[in-house]
Amino acid sequence: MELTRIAEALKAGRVEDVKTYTEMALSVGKEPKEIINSGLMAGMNVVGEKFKNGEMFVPEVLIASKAMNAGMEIIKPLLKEGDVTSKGKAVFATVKGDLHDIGKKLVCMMMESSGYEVVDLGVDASPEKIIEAVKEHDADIVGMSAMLTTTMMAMKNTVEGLKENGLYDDVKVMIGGAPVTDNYAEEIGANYSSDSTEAVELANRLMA
Ligand code: B12
Repeated sequence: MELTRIAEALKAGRVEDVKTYTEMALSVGKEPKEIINSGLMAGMNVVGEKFKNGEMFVPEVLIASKAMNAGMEIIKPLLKEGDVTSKGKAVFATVKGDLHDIGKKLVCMMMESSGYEVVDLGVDASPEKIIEAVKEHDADIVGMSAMLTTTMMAMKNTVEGLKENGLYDDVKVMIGGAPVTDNYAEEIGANYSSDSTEAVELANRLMA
């Protein structure tokens, strides 16, 4: 079972095929993380390139995203490590004005599978909503995702809000997403990671 079949089906937006091939890959013993990286992510990366070059358009990208989510839903339960004690509580959100959630969901999945309790606030989350959730859940980590240069500012506003509410010193701020950089993170007082595996390593380092 070649994982490229998953990538091909995802690019073509064949949701049912993505599900079938993901199940097939698992049944022949492929590792969940390998399926994510060499199947689902590999396909989504090509979609990203084609979207950028004007070879794919929003409706097609949406269907590909649905296919990605469908594959991830199958893999999600397998990433959980059973009864591990919680490494900490993390609140995650895609920031205000931004509806991209595939990458953030992937980071949430990896965090959960490595033992963190994750509260996912979804997309388009205002600084107020994020700050409220940090308070309510007494979070150790807050993770923000932004995929648009225009929505990145919301990360800075949220960090400032955390400071104003006296929460900043008790919570580790992690940020990520395509336009986000290490420099930007440093500038606003957050920590950056470029992918979901690294995100877990970063969280572990911050919590150590
Ligand atoms: C899929 C997609 C969409 C889908 C989103 C579906 C969904 N449910 O998410 C749809 C079609 C809805 C969409 C809409 C739009 N999109 Co769009 N989209 C993409 C695309 C092709 C892929 C994003 C993706 O899912 N990648 C796969 C995931 C796995 O990767 P990832 O998101 O980067 O996440 C990884 C890391 O960044 C990191 N990470 C992510 N979040 C976090 C958080 C933390 C805390 C950490 C530590 C790490 C981390 O870990 C993840 C896993 O490894 C990108 C292209 C690209 N190159 O990114 C454009 C892209 C982001 N979109 C873009 C644009 C312009 C738009 C629209 C404005 C288009 C339009 N004209 O309507 C709208 C905006 C809608 C809105 N208000 O948000 C631009 C943004 C340009 C910019 N610099 O601002 C991009 C870059 C495409 C481009 N090159 O032009 N889009």
